[in-house]
Amino acid sequence: HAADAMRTDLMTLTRHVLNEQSKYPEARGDLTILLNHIVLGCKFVCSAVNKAGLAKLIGLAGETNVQGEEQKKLDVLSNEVFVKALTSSGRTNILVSEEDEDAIVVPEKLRGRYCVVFDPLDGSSNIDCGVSIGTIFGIYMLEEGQAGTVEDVLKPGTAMVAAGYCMYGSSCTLVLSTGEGVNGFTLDPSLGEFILTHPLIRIPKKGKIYSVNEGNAKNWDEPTTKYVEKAKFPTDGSSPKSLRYIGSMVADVHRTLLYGGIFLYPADKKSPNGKLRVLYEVFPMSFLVEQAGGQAFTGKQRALELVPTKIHERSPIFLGSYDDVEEVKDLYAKYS
Ligand code: AHM
Ligand code: MG
Repeated sequence: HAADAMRTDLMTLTRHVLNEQSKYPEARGDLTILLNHIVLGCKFVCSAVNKAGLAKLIGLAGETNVQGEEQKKLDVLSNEVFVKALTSSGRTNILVSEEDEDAIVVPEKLRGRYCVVFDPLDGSSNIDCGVSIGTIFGIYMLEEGQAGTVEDVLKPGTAMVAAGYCMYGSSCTLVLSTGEGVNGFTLDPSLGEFILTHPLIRIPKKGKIYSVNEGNAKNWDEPTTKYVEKAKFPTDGSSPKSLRYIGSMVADVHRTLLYGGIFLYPADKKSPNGKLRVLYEVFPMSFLVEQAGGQAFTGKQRALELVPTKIHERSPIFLGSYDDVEEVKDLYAKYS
């Protein structure tokens, strides 16, 4: 029975990645080890996020701990956990975190072949009201003999070998692609393991949802304005789209992957490059959306083909169902 097999033959994330890697005779297991360290970071942050509300209630926040330091903010704590987990994996070289202004160069004795770009706790303005937040990451691999400098992460998103996110929501869900489709894993808290629950996620070809901060509409450019107008007042006889906007990229993209539709953080007159960061927000999410059969567009080009010049660079982004993003591309071709 297939359903019984599902319940007793548990496909953990580690087992899944080992299976995928076994197709490559040259694979040395380094990516599996690196991902295991990322998973550890996700489990830690998940547990910290779950306790955050309680810690407040019983008066831990703002109190000083044994070392006499103030209770760390969740985003700072998450960053420390990921930097340490990645460094100690012995498989990384250069790390770029949203929380650190400069790239982190891993100490020589711990260096490996991977560069990791990440946002340890995205959507942190949502923490205090218990709305879903997440960790986003992208992984580059150095060529044999390459030293490892900041230049090695200033590469287009097409050069990423893997990307994913972990959403700390009603359950803890890790969505990952190593370039062979997208798979979703849910943390079983009783086992402490991520179990494959969403094999080979395919984003619907067309969706019924659009997701954007409409409060910025006053400053949008013409193609974005036209697109959202069309979503609300379609002229081709189709039904208007529904609006869903959580304001947490991980949650908004997760819903877009599963239900279809489009997520946009466009440019506006005040922020000509939009808000979201190329390396650890736009690229990993675009990688996943393309791997699931959707598209990601910046308003000018395929998002993954962008070549960043600074590690914290921003870009406008339109991503989601193939047909919905195609409409945005048509409008940009017509009106700009
Ligand atoms: P953050 O890195 O400061 O948390 O900002 C990123 C978040 C994304 O998760 C989300 O998509 C976006 O900001 C929402 O921005 P806005 O509040 O402008 O709609
Ligand atoms: Mg962020």
